[in-house]
Amino acid sequence: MIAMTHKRSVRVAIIGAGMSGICMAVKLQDAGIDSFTIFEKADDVGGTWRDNTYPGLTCDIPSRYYSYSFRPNPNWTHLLPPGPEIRAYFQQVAHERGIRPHIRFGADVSRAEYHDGTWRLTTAAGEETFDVLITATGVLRVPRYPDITGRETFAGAAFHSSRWDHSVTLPDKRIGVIGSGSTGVQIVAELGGNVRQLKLFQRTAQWICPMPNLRYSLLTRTALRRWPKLNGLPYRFWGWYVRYFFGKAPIRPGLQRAVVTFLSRWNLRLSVRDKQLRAKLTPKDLPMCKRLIFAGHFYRSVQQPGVEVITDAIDHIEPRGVVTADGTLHELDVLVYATGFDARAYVRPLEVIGETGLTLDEAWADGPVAYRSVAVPGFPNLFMLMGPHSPIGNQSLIPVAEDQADYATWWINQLRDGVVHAAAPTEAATKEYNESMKAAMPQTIWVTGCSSWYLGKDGLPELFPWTPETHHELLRQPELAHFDVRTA
Ligand code: N01
Repeated sequence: MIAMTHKRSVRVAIIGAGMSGICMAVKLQDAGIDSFTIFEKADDVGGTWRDNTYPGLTCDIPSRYYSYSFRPNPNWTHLLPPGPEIRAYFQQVAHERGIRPHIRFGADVSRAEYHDGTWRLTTAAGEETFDVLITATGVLRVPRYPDITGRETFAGAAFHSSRWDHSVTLPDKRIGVIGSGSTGVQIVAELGGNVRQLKLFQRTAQWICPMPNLRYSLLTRTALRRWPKLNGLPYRFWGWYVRYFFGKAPIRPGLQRAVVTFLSRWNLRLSVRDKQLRAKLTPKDLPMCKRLIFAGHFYRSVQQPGVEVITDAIDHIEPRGVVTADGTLHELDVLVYATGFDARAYVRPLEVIGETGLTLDEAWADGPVAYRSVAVPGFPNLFMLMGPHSPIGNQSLIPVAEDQADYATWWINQLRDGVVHAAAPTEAATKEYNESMKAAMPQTIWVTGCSSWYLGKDGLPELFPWTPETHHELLRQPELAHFDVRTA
């Protein structure tokens, strides 16, 4: 398209000040666009890293690659970054880049409607219009509580893992953790042996890949601070490692899948000698069918005195604790629901209304679909970060957000140059894209018979069935023929 010399001011609304929202803001700034507002319902930046504060919280992606490409962090203390450091990192980037003045904290957007060529947003403070709407609301944001009879009757402290109650002291307590996904495993790994009693209620055993969390020496950190250019090397190395193994292993059979399978199986065999306990911890499905867990000392923790893995089904909860199907009452003081999130919420409960009056809820009645994860037909000038089918398995989501933010920025630049007034993907291109994804799913490990939050209503994974490099390639340059583009 031919750029015109007069640039118009494009008002951009970004919903969410987590990892992707901050990324979007930086990309806009780098493109010389300052006319953006970030709506954040909480009182600080950080998204999932603000909400999750449970003991043992660690990102299982190497820290050097769990960083923005434009802002390496020489100060990471560990190979796998602890949650509080990640939160501090996002706070620091927001501060350094002068993004905070653009953020409206405590501003919960309840409705966004495309009307007369603009997006009208509703918050408790009133209505406001924008030219472009960016949703950066994260993926695993809405806590899922288990539907267990008597849950409300428990007399002790009970909370979801992402709503940790830090007023509760732990060492003297009998603690129950329901759920053995990445979160439950990290909590148990941290608390095992450090509290009076710990019971893990495990419905399904999960594979755990060994990953010792090495500490970076002061010398390394000093050198990376002193010579910032050196930071590029570990970013590229860990990026290659994550993409090479965990970008490829789940999507097709081959060396990477064999290595991950071997490591997970031998990790269990070598770490747990007690055959009965090992049998309890042995998953029935294949490694990576559910999201693979990385944990250095979970198996050691569950073998500590006072720690027990309960595999009998939970029958009900009563004031004193959890009663399993065999009639045993497990008396507890604290009950933690590490039971995951509603992964299909995306931007919802925010009501998004497109140009024909159709809501996103209606458009997604059969499950969330998007064009290349970023845009939806009938919703012009709406771009989503971490939208449906983003590559969100065992990957760093930061490069994914960067690709998506670059893509949105390209379109915003077209609006700014005055060559485009509105753009939305066509139905045909969106359908074709989603059909090609569906056709690729049978190759993936995610369809090999486990149940997980990866799967949509139709039983198919809501993940990206190709490599992260393909995702990057698909978003490198918009294909204009796939868009319904309106000029002013
Ligand atoms: O949630 P999950 P999570 N009765 O949905 C069990 C990311 N993450 O919070 O497997 C009994 O994985 C459920 O059992 P089952 C990461 O993407 C990243 O742990 O359904 N149990 C399962 O064991 C991860 O995948 C990091 O049979 C019940 C557990 O609860 C995602 O967050 C760290 C139950 C839920 O597991 C979600 O992980 C932590 C019931 N009624 C998390 N209902 C990083 O390090 C559910 N369960 C980047």
